[in-house]
Formats: sequence, C-alpha cells, structure tokens
Amino acid sequence: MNFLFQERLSQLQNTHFDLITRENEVVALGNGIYDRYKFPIVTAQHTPIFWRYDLNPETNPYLMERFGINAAFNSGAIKLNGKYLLVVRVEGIDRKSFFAVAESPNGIDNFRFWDYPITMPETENPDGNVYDMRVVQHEDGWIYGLFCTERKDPNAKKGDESSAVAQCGMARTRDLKTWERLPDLVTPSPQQRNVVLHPEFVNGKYAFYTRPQDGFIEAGTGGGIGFGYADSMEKAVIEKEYIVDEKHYHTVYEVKNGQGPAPIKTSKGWLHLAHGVRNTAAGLRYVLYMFLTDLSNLTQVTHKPAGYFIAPEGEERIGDVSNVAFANGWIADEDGKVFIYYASSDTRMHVATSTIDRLLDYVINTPADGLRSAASVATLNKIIDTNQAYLKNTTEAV
Ligand code: M1P
Repeated sequence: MNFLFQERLSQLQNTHFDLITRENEVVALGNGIYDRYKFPIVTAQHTPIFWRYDLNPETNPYLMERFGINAAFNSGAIKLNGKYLLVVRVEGIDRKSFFAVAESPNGIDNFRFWDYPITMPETENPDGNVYDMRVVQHEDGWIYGLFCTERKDPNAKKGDESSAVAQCGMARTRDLKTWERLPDLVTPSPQQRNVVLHPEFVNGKYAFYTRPQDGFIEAGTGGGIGFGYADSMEKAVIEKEYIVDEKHYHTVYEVKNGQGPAPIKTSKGWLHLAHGVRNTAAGLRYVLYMFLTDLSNLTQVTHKPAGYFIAPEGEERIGDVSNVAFANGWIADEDGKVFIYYASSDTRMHVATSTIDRLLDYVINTPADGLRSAASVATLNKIIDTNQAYLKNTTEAV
C-alpha cells in the first residue's frame, strides 16, 4: 500500500472518529422554552468513510471520493429499543436524496449511520427524488414512513427540466431496515408535500395532516395544514381535506406552512410542531412554530403562540438553501423530555431539548398573534403593566 494513501486514510478515519464521538454541549441561558446545543448532530461528514471512498489502493490510488455527500438534513425520528434513531435525508452531490438511519445512545450526540442506507422500493411510476420522511409508530402496530416523492411533470413544456409533481409516498416497516412500499396517497389536491400520519385511529380511520398545494413550490389557492381521513393504508384515498391551520397575511406563515412531525399527545391536547414560510427581499425564510389542538376534535386549534418557536441562528442561517429551519422529527421520552430535531438551511441536523410541561406552558401561556402592530403593542403594554405591579408589590413587601 502506498504511503500517501495510508497517511490520508488514517487522517480521514481519525477526523471522522473525532466528529462522530464528539460530546455535545448545551448553549447556556437560552430562552427558557428549550435548550439549543453547540454542535450540529448529523452532517454530510458524519456519513461513513466507506460510503464515500473506494478503500482499495489498487483501484483508488489517490484515495479520492467516489460518492460525494452534499448534505444530511430534514430527518424523521423515532425511539426504538432504547436508541434514538433519525431517518435522515441524505443528499448526494448528484442532488438525489435518499434515506439513511443514524443512531445515538442519548439523542444529542454520538450519532452513527447504519452501514447501509434504506433501500426504498419504488412504485410502478418510479420516484425521481424522495425526501423528508415523517416516521410514525401507529397504533395498528406498523411503523409508517410518509415522505415526499417527486417526479418530473409529465405536462412540462419541451425544454422545461425543472417542473415537477410532488406527492406523498408511503412505506411501512417493523425495524427501519426492511420496507414495504405502499401506493402513493391520493388526495383532492394537484400536489402534496409535508403529509404526516396521525398516530391513532380516528373513528376507525387513518388520519393524515396534509399540505394541499397548486404547484410544486407555490401553495397558491391551496396551502395551510390540512386534515383528512382514509379507510386503509394499502389504498389510501382522502376524499376531503379540512384546513386546520391556515396561512395568514403578515405572519411567519404567510406564504405557506406545513406540519412537522406527528403531533405528541398530552393531557391538554395534541402538541404540534410546524414550519412557516414568509417572503423577504432575500428570498423565502423558513421558521418553526407550535400550536395545540383539541384532544378529541383534531381540527380545532386551541392555542397558538405568536411568531416563531425556532428560527435559524448564527451559522444555521447559511447553507444550500439559506435562512431555513425545518423539522420533521421529534422524540418524547417517557419522563417527559422532548428531543426536537431540526435542520438548518437544507444542510445539517441539530437538536434542541425541552419537556412536555415546558412546551405546554409555552403554547398555552404565550400571547397569540394579534395580526396588527397595535395589537402587539397592546400585548406588550399588558406584560409591562403586570410586571410593574408585581415588582412594586414585591419591593413594598420588602
Ligand atoms: O428548502 C426549504 C424546504 O422547502 C420545501 O418545504 P415546503 O414544501 O414547505 O416549501 C421542502 O423541499 C423541504 O425539504 C425544504 O427543506
């Protein structure tokens, strides 16, 4: 074996080992709602060296990359057998995304990819690209993965190599290793992205959060987080979509929004994490927001704090598609701790931690959006008045 090859391989292996075994650290102080962490938890560099390089010096004497990975982001999440598992959207330098599982013992660091990516069976109409899987342990016993399947628009004009059709692809598994592909979800909308399966039956039916959209990018007259029912998963058809959470003028979700992971059931309602998109002179800005729906009436939003819950910060603001925070996975532990897995700028994965109690306090007690500047000032004045009165009373008591 040539010396340079060996030297380079050792450096690659050491750097990779240091990265995947690095301990994460909570960023001090925070906002009281959740804790952020210093380091991204999964990046393109976390993928195994034996994915990216041909390790035989005879066939790869320069030890060059043969399969470049561009990004690792937008991960579904599930806890199985005590391990925190992310179903990561891995994107090659050829722009194709695929799914691969990264496993951690504690949910905040030491994420390692399983040896092989997921081999997702195709439908008769093959997927051009697949991404953003929501993983749900359904009460029927299966683990379902719902994801976006994108195919070239058959009606695209000659020379148009960009137009695509997005639909909801579906598959199920018991172990995240072997997957049974199901037919794509059928809905009344021309296109779909960000479709999520509700974890429980509702009146004996499967229930879905949808995101109706007119075009591939534009939600258009569609949009909002929708909700619908299907009788089966083997041939899932939603006849009617009900809008649960609309897009709204001059909010952080004025252009479009979408359900994040499946909601978490709590004593006070279903906790939802979603993304909202607004327009700016610098392009679209994606942030995360939260809301609570009624335990039995799933289309009724009972609480919704104003504005964003997580927005990209610092280095998170920069990446392949800058100014994006996106989440399609979270894990609630039995002790109430919640691991919120979010991606920044379509490039890398991060974690934030909180608890069910803190998140409920946040959604229930944070003021709602008054939808006008004057309403925001009125909300702020009320907080100041209450604090002034409280501080005066406590000072007088001393
Ligand atoms: O580039 C930002 C996000 O854009 C899409 O989300 P949405 O359908 O809400 O516009 C998705 O392609 C998502 O993967 C991506 O992170």
